[in-house]
Amino acid sequence: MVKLLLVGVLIAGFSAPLTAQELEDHDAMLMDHGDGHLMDMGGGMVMGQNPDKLPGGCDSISETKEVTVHAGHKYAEKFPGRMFAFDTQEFNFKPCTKLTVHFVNEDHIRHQWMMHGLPKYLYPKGMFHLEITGPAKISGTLILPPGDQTYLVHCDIAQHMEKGMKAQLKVGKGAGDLPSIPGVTAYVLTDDYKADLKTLAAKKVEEPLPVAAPAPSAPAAQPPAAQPQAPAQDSGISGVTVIGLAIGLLLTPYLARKFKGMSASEAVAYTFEMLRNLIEFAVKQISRLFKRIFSNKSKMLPGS
Ligand SMILES: [Cu+2]
Repeated sequence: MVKLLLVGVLIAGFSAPLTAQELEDHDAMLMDHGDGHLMDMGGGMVMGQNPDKLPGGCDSISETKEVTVHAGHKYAEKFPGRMFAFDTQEFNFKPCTKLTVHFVNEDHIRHQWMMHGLPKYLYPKGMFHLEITGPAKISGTLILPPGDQTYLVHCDIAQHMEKGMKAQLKVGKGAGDLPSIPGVTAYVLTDDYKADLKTLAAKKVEEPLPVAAPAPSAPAAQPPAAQPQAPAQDSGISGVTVIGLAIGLLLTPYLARKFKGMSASEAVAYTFEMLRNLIEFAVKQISRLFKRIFSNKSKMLPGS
């Protein structure tokens, strides 16, 4: 009977929510390192703390607010496919609010409450940032800028944001919604389950062709050869143009095959390389012809 009671007490102890004693409170242990940067020996960190400097455009502090944000794996359970989350995904405050954030990390790993896009003259790197290895609590204060704006709040530990620890803080009316906020906006990193390897390969081939196909036929490939002649000709279609067009038409199927699987830039680079080789070849042939003519002349001269 005593044993059973003991087991009962133990089970109750494990399943009970975190008590104040278990939750390490770092607020009293923090050492001020200046410039709003506070740290303690337990790995707690506050960056960009600003309890008193007004951002430009704020005549005074409009409101003083406090918010408690919980972070942990269990808050992601209601979001399919996510691993970590805050308990709140959207915050809204008046411009020029003095805001204190109490960040409660309930996981036995490190989490952050990191806000981005703040004015850099007040907040180093434009960030306000609370960080702690849990289960623990840490608090920090900042003054929100004026104007309607949406700020990104996330945990910057590798993959924590991608796994769901992302929120948005709107000042005033905000400026739209950020993507991939769990339960608020659509996840942008969706995979395409329809695409098998065959259709993926087909896509790759289709891509460069719209750009590459017109190049060998008429416009892009011909001008370098035809244009120098054009001003001297009075008729619309010169012989060179006709020859160029014919070459272009003959080359099209060959080029289309060559361009298969190439990206647009690769195809353009390839076309230019080929043109260069063609011109080089032509110049060589012409210079050889000239050489032969002149050497024949010089041979003929002494004999006559
Ligand atoms: Cu995290």
